[in-house]
Amino acid sequence: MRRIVLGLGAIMFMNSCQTLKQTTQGQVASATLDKFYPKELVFPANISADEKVLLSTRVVPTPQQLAWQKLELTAFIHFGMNTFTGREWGDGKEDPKIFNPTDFNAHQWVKTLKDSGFKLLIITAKHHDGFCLWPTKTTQHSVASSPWKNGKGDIVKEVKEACDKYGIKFGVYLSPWDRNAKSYGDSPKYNDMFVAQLTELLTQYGEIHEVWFDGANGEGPNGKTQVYDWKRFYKVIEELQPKAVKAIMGDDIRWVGNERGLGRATEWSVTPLYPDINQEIIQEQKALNISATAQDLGSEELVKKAKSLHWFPSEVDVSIRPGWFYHPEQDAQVKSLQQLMDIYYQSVGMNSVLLLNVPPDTRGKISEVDAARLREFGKYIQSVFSDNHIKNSKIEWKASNSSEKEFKTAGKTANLILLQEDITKGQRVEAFEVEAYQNGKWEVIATGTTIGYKRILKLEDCQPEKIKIKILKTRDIANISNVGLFYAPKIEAVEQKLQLNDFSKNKWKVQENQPLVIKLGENITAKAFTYQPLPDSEAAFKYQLSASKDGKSWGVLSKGEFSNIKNNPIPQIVKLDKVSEFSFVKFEVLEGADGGKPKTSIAQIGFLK
Ligand code: FUL
Repeated sequence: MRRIVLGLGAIMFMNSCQTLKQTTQGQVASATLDKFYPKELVFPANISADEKVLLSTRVVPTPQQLAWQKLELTAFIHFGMNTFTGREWGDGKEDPKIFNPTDFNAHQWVKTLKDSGFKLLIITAKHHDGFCLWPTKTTQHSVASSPWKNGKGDIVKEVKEACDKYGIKFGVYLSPWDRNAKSYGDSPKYNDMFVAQLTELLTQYGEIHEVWFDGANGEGPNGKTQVYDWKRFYKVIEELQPKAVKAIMGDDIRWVGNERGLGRATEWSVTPLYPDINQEIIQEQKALNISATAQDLGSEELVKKAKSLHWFPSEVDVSIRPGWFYHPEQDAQVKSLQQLMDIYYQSVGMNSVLLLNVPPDTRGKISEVDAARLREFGKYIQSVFSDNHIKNSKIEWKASNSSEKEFKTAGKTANLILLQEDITKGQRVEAFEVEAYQNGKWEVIATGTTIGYKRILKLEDCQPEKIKIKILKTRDIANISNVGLFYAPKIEAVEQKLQLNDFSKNKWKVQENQPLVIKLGENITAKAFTYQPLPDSEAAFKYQLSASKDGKSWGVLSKGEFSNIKNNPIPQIVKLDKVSEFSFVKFEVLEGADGGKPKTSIAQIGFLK
């Protein structure tokens, strides 16, 4: 990646904004800000802390990052071997013969997404199990070895063609972690294979706009941890698909830090954060105490301590269902319109892009419930945001600290306020306030911190004649480009209940705590067990569940991993290999999600008939 180093001599500051304060060194005293720094700015050594904050406003998106940000709604498609095995992470030992969608229809996916307002689709070309959805030359573990279309099919090709037909952009998820590749862990060899896979994807299917590298990593069959050559991967993308943004372990787009659809109310796109691609960077992030999951990624305090800044905006990835892959038992848990709208306000409305996952089923189609919900979601957004109560909302307002501006409204009931900064001139606003003029007086109806590309705040229903936006604090002249006032009609709440236990726990007694041994007080017959992670405590990752009829002789009922539980701590439902009868159970945590040995309580375990 190109690093732009800012030499002191090169700083030519103009009077378009505050003049930089005298520094102790006095070297940049007469300088003014006249330059923008796409994607990255490395601070000169002797710059003052305040100057760093001012210069942070000159870090801007690249054209690719800007185009991506404007998409707002993007979709993930998790489809692959796990769709057929019912797992979230395959172990790479799956037989390609299992992959056989009965009615694969990429057009149905893309048309549904297009009709719902989505602008880009990212397909899991290869997930952690290593199974490739295109006929790659790099491994046998692909669609070419599957019965689907007699091994002549190519999912990536069909999806890309459908995207072209309906006019939406296309991206690929290529998991660096590969649990099937024999070379995984033999770093140079696997990196060559990975580059070959990347090259196939980036040369055979036309234009690609996003490449998504997951951060999950593991050991190879040789027991060694794979060391990825990230810089080489970046270079391949930059050369072969210059319009593509590189996400997550890529350096253009940042993971928001959770898989729940939750953005930050204070979300800076300018941040010292950078993907952990080498030791120097890892040490630097440690020193600043930041990671993708940190709350503060851009405050003044942080910027003042940083050595460099990046335009590294947030992407909120979340699934429309509890899991990333389709599981029929989650059919009743498709997120409601209300849940999706909350996610929208917390992503697009919090200076992020939404990447909503919609996993097709074993037919190879988006299920009817999900498709209908998507359409409902798209229609709702369209109807709410097509009626701006403020005329002439597109503005070029240059606001300094304490500037305010009034807007006439249509006088109708409203409950959402929307603000945008022109991010081609950087992100600047630190605090703002919204006042409404109603019943003959002004009153504050909302306060917020950052704006960035887009900020939406929910309001109590109100009917102002006018509203007033006050920029309370900005790092430099703020460039406000859009103001909106809207009404979002109430959505009826739908209750979703997830059954995690079919038996009475009244008779259950803990016999041992670690591992957890429960005397059930009756003989039960179960076909599945459930495990519920607790908020704010380490979850079990690898486990073993044993059962007994007499509390003396035990047999293993289930042994495995709760894949992805660290990032997505949802209740786990595990089918037992065979329906079993027992009256004692033992739940052993073999490894915790953070590498510890967390305890389990009765409340976390359940059985299903
Ligand atoms: C995670 C993966 O481990 C999940 O399986 C999923 O692909 C999600 C989007 O990223 O880290």
